[in-house]
Amino acid sequence: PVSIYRKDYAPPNFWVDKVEMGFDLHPIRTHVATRLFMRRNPDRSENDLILFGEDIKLLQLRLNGVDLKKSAYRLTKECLTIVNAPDEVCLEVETTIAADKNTTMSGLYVSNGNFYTQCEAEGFRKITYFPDRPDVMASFTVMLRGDKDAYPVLLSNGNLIEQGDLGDGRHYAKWEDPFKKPSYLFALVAGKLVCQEEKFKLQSGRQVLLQVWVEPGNLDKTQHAMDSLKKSIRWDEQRFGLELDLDRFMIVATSDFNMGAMENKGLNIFNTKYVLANPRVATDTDYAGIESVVGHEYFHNWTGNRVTCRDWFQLSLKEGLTVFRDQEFSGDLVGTETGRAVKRIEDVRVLRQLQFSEDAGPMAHPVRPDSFVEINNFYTVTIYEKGAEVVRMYYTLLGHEGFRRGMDLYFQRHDGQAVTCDDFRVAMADANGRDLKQFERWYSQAGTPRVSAQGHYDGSKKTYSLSLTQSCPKTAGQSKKKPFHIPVAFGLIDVQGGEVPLQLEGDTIVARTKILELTRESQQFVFVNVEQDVTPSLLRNFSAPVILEFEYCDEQLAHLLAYDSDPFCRWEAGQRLAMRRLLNLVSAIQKGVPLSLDILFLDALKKTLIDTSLDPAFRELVLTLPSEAMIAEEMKVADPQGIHQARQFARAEIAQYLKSDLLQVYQDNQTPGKYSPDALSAGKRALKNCALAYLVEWAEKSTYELAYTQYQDAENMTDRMAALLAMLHCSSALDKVYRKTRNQVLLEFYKEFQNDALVIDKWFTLQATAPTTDVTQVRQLMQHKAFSMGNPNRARSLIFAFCNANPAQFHCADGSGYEFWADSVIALNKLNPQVAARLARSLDRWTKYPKAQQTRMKAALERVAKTKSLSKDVAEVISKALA
Ligand code: B3K
Ligand code: ZN
Repeated sequence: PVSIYRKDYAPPNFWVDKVEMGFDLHPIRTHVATRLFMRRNPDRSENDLILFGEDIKLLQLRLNGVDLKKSAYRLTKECLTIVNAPDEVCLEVETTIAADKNTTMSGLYVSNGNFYTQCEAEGFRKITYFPDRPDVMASFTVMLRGDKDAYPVLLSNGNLIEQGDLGDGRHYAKWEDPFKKPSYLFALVAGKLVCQEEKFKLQSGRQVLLQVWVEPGNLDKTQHAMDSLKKSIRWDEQRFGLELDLDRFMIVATSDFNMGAMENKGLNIFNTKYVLANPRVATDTDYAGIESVVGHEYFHNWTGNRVTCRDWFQLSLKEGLTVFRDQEFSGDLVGTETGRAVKRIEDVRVLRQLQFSEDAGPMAHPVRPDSFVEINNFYTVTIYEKGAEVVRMYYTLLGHEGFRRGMDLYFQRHDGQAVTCDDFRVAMADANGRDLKQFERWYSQAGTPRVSAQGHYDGSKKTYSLSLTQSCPKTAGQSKKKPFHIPVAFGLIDVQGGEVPLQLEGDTIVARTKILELTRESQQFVFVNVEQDVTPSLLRNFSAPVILEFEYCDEQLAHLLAYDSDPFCRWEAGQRLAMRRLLNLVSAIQKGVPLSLDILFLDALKKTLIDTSLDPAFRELVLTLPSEAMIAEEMKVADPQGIHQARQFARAEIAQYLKSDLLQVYQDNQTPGKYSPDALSAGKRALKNCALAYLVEWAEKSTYELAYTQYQDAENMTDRMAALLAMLHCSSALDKVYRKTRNQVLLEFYKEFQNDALVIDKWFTLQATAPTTDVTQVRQLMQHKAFSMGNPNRARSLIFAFCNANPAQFHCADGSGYEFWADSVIALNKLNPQVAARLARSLDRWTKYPKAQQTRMKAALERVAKTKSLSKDVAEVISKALA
């Protein structure tokens, strides 16, 4: 595969000022006539005008009114080059597209008879020949023509300026986007759609039209998306002073979509998963997901669209920043301090489970990569989630107001431009008069830094000295790392559980939390006037994306879990206690010695569980043991079956020990009455359902019936799903006795929701992730009439769910899981390379398993590598895994 390098970036030879497009929509043969008004870039000495194109048929080329002869241009599979073009060019390009044959869901494609587009990153070139790169920003006018019955709705970016009848049963709509944009933000949607719409007043008093478009029959599921959109608009006005710049903002939902959603200017296109919700079909998690994704795409309007990326290596400029913004949005909406912390913990959990593991594997790359083969493979947790952590570190270092000053300067300098991660960093530094040069390493160096801490209390001097040392493991192409600029938020807890006022030696400022700046490999910080021995509270609120090492004893951890004023560190202490025990259990299983859990740990959990002064959502987080994937990360050689067994043992022990308290919590946290997805109610449901999942581990008829009754009486999908999950995923012996009921329930559930694709996705996932489901059963489920490989959501719901979230079965000893994986990657590769490449990554960490398993995984990887016509998406992932 051919790599593209960041160091090779050069501006384009020609700029595009204006684009006029005319579409004649037809599923088999859509005709596209494009007029490009271009001018030479005076800074470039090369003469060639370069346009990209892929899988489209070129019908006509006209340059400044004259048909271009074949000798005047070069055409390859990917490129159209006009040699020696004049300084001013009006280029007319006619192409046709077979949208119905397009199963890649990139470019123009058909889903349920409707047209949709997806142009990021390089899909616009599948529509017409164009300098399809983000630094080329142009204004677009789009004319859509199509059959009135088949395509009653015709949408594109910006404002609708004209529409009318064409006779012959056809009609047209003309759209104009008043803002210059890169081609990746282009969108069109056409088909049978209906909308919920609302007029909304902006802070400035200007009135805008908001619309949520869905397929007919789904209008009962759009309210939450609409509410989320209005909240997003308000939030960006209030928090960042950023106003919606269009008169109309549209969201369209489609059930065939490669990812979550897309921020096309004024016409966001969404996966139905992140739009459709009502209490009957959507869970609390779905509601929260919709709110944050609607927010995320809306926030892109400023961070991404108004200020965009110079090249795709800068992707995190818009993605990291916009994820940070959507995280803050969700946190601010909850409002309470612990609510915010709960959101923070959830985000950290995702980062650690997915990004830390990416950073330790063959696809490790810096937040601003140096090279790629296929850019679509770089929409990663590193670019998004680690990128957001990098932005959060500015926030931590500069403070609330300082960060806002940086944002203001960034927009003041770069509105309407395509810029780099460096431009953002420099704006942050300049606005605050700070030197952030070293901070640049967060963008250029891959890998998760480790910070190891040591503390020493000197009773005679009444000082506490903390030494911090950092290091970073080598990653592909980067063997030596330089020290990072790491903000370490720090506090001290005394024996009574109180907060010790912090005063650094030679400093007069006293604070409860101090942001220590670790910039060298090793540093020491001395705190004075510390009256008694203390327990350090390190990396508060997870102030940097690092692995923090400190040799806490169990008593210290229990103390922090009980008293730390920082909810993140409090939760973290509980997780450390749990992880220690889970790792010991795994090793006991491997040695064949008896398993047990200690009272200190069980009591610590109990205290949290019954502490009604704590937020239910927070209690649920503490009661949730580290996932099997997290445990595997902590081991040198992963043992999926041992891990599963250990975690299940711990769950059963906890269930026994906390029996009556769990029942009490279950009863105390019911949420009767009308369903509301607000954080407090959702938190109560989460805690109650966490209790239920423990209760069914009792192996008693009464608890199983509790779950069954909840399933039957549930008035919302959250409780229904949770009951079903408890019944299907519990490992108690009784489980077998109830297999019949379980299968019966699954059948009933299917019948009831068979017309609701998103619920059927859940139905598949529930089975794919059940500890009792093996490879053979997954293959059987693929034969189910509701299964479809071509629909990304469905493929993810079954295949991805099994390969990524059922480790004990996926990694079964005979290697059949890997064969299944290879078969699936190969099948998906033909249909949809982007989705296939995602699945290909499930074997990223193959060198982490025992030798015998490695051999089987390697064989599967090699089989995929040898497949004919492997897409470059899959080829890149596999070749990096095998490198
Ligand atoms: N920007 C899009 C992602 C595009 C992915 C292209 N393979 C969605 C988002 O991050 O908001
Ligand atoms: Zn984004």
